[in-house]
Amino acid sequence: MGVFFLFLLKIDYNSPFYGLFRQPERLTMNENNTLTIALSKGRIFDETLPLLAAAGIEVLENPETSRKLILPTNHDNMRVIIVRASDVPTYVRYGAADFGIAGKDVLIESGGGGLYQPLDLKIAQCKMMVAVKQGFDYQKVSSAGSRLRIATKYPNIAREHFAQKGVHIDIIKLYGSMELAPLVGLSDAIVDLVSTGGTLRANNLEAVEHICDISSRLIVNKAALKLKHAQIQPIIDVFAKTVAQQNQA
Ligand code: PRT
Ligand code: MG
Repeated sequence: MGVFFLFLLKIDYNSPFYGLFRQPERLTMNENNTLTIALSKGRIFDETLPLLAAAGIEVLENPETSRKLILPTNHDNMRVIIVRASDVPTYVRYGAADFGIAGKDVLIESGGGGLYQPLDLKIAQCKMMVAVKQGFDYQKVSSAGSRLRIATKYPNIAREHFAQKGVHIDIIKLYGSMELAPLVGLSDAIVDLVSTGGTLRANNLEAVEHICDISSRLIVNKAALKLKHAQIQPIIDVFAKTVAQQNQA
């Protein structure tokens, strides 16, 4: 008897009746024809506006003054979502956004897997550097085989850099204000982004090593690129042309 009921309860996925009773599948992909663009507010948003404008896309609200996280554009079927810079790849990878713009630092640190990265947009440019307190003899300490304590938001990038140099390190993971760490004895050095150098100078720090150049990339969900090719490809093409023009001038 029990076996009979078990048989009844067993789901037969091939049964023509299965479709009548199954729960609707959860859609992570934006399967309608609305295009969702993931951006972080601040420098990436600001520097993306001219590229969007070149593609005829205008964001109708300012993320600095609006509390909305979904911003309308001048196209009914296009919207911008505002997320943390380090969360942009996640939204795009899962298809909650069709494309987005993320710093190379974020992409290296989180691994850019599963994303199509067609373009270096050459915006939000900066350098990943090692910095220490002024007067700290970094060359001596890092070549003497001692262990360095490195404070950073980028543990993977830092680990890879020092492994290549053969320098032993301990990582202290921080989420911001890395510049403070050497000043109060939390670390010997930091691995962080530098653009004008103003923050380092203001805190009596100096850059001692250049790890890599950073700029922001266009990242596209691979399935969206296929399903919404007619909408997305022209935008990629306009971005590519605009970036080329901007960097010629
Ligand atoms: O700020 P939040 O914690 O929300 O996130 P986030 O810092 O990841 O975002 P955001 O908007 O500050 O940065 C987004 C992206 O901009 C980064 O992922 C980088 O690719 C790029 N970018 C370009 C920078 C900088 N320049 C930059 N200077 N990101 C951060 N900085 C910081 C740096 O960490 C340091 O604290 O600015 C300070 C140094 O600037 P200077 O000009 O004083 O040298
Ligand atoms: Mg920041």
